[in-house]
Amino acid sequence: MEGSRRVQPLARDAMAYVLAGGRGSRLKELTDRRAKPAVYFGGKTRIIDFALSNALNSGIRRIGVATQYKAHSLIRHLQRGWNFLRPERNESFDILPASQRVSETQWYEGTADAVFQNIDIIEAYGPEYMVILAGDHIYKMDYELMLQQHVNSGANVTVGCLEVPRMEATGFGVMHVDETDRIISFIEKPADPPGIPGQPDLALASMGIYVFNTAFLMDQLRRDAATDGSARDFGKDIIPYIVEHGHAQAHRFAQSCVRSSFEREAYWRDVGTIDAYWEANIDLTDVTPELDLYDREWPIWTYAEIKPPAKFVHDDEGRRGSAVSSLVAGDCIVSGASLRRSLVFTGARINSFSSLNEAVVLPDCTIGRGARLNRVVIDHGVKIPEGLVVGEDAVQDSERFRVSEGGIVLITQDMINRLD
Ligand code: ADQ
Ligand code: ADP
Repeated sequence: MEGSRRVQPLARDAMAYVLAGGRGSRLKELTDRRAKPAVYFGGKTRIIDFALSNALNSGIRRIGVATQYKAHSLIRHLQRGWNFLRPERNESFDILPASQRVSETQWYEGTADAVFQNIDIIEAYGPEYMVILAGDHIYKMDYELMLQQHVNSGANVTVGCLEVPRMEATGFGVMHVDETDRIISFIEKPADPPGIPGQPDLALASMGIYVFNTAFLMDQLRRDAATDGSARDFGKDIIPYIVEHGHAQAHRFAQSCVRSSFEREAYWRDVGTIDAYWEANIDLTDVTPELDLYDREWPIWTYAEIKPPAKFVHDDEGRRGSAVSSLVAGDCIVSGASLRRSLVFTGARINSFSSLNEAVVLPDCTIGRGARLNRVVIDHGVKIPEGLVVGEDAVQDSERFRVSEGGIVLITQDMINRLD
């Protein structure tokens, strides 16, 4: 008689492999010194914490993170916050910088190469499935459901996808599917994206996340590595090849998106531009934001030092020293200042008679007395001088700081140093 076997989630046989090497150049000076996945988001976390928390909450216990561009800040964060997975429980957490392991002249060429160069490490762990993720998106998703669809459909690869306005799809891989959601065509970043049949204003876009059976993926990576002219990229090479020669299946994000009871829509954001980044952060100050960071069913884990609570102190007349519709992290002192619709990360000192309106303030900033800041993003550790006014004179702002298309002002310490 066959022995009985406990049915365990597919996630326990999977390894999540997070691609975190890209720069994210549209975030301008925010990614001058750190990779996009290391950029702060939401008051306590960094962008990569979303993909990693999704993996953990889905039940995945093997994680690898491929890093390349300006990786120091990212690696430091991962080492401090994500090193709790234990080998003795069949768990693993590997940081995999491009380290010229395959050839002494080769960094990671494309996203597929960032997996190919670590085939030996992956095969030594022997996961049945690979969940390839991008480290630079904000969303909550249960990858177990995507794994189940992958196994049930028998596909060679399953590609996470969502519907986006057709004209915004030029930065995505865009696909057509048949009535069973099998992918019948896939074009990487088309100049004129094809719409969805019957819904011409929308396009079906790849989220850049993929599920493979490990053995199949390894065969594909080896085949691609031996192919002249390949960019060694999932979106440009691997996925189009499988669509043509094998079975690629689409998995719709709405099916495995995780929502709390008050979230209205399936939430996924690229936050790839200053405007999108500012807006997604400021949206969190809404009474019921589209993204719920307080959802105890799907916590977003991060590294954060243990710090004293945020403190609010009023001015001599007792009128200031308050925050409304704002998120203020620990170790902040708001003394005699007013905050409205703002998001302040750990360790800020916000001094008397200053006011912040729709401001995103990254950790450890000081706001000098009497400063007035509107619609800004302030980089880590910036010291705003006394009396600085931003967001009231567009010409002056653009001479001093980085102003986005949408009129958001990004301020770094280098820009402040150049002021006098
Ligand atoms: P892109 O958005 O252009 O397209 P890409 O630059 O390939 O994404 O980066 C994908 C992920 O890999 C990012 O998380 C990035 O940080 C990381 N990455 C990039 N180069 C890397 C390298 N050399 N080493 C390690 N990591 C690296 C992809 C797909 C599209 C899809 C979009 C969705 O190709 O089909 O629509 O993602 O955003
Ligand atoms: P984080 O992303 O953790 O906030 P910082 O903003 O302190 O990190 O710095 C981002 C990256 O830039 C880190 O890798 C840091 O070592 C590096 N860095 C910080 N200050 C300088 C500097 N003056 N010159 C060059 N690199 C710097």
